[in-house]
Amino acid sequence: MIAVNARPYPYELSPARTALVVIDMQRDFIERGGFGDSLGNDVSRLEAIIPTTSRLISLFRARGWPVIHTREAHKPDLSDCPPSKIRRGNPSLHIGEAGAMGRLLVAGEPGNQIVDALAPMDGEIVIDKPGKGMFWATGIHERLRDMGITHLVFAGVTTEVCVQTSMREANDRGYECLLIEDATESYFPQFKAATLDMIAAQGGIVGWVTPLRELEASLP
Ligand code: TIU
Repeated sequence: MIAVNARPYPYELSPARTALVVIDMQRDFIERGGFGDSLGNDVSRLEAIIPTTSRLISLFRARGWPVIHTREAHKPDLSDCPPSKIRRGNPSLHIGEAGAMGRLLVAGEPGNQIVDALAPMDGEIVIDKPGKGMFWATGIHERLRDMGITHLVFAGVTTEVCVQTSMREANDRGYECLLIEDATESYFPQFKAATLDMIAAQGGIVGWVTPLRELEASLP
């Protein structure tokens, strides 16, 4: 086990059993004209974490540890998208409607692709998830179990929506979870700060949080 300085106390990382999960670093959330923009958000904050997230991915790739990418993506016929999700927020453009980067949150569209700087490599798992959480309707729990993964390191966007939901789902399934705080971002700085605090509160009720430099300093 490798001890990583973290809040609320050191995270014990198990090298052979740890995977990195990069949540939804897709153009839909990071670039103008995508889903995040259609909800009225200032999307410019999110691209700032691309360099840190890239370093984090490199750290795992260099050791041959698994890297898993997720995308929030619906089937073109939207059969996996509840009407409540389409209606929610009275957005300027709804899920499935055509925006500047193709149909919003629809698999295969230009906006649904992970940003070039963080593009998955051959052999890495890419999960299209219809919900905010990575476990709902994806089958990933069984795949991780088959791989012997017990520890998940998290990055991606947005901190309090898809990242936190996925981390809570993972926590309930018994994974030991660490969130890299400078490789995740929110449209709302106060929600990011609150999310980091609530994950680590109560002795790590959801898991651990730490900056990338602490992980880098701990790994051989
Ligand atoms: N709106 C928002 O903050 N997030 C999402 O809709 N999805 C993700 O977080 N990926």
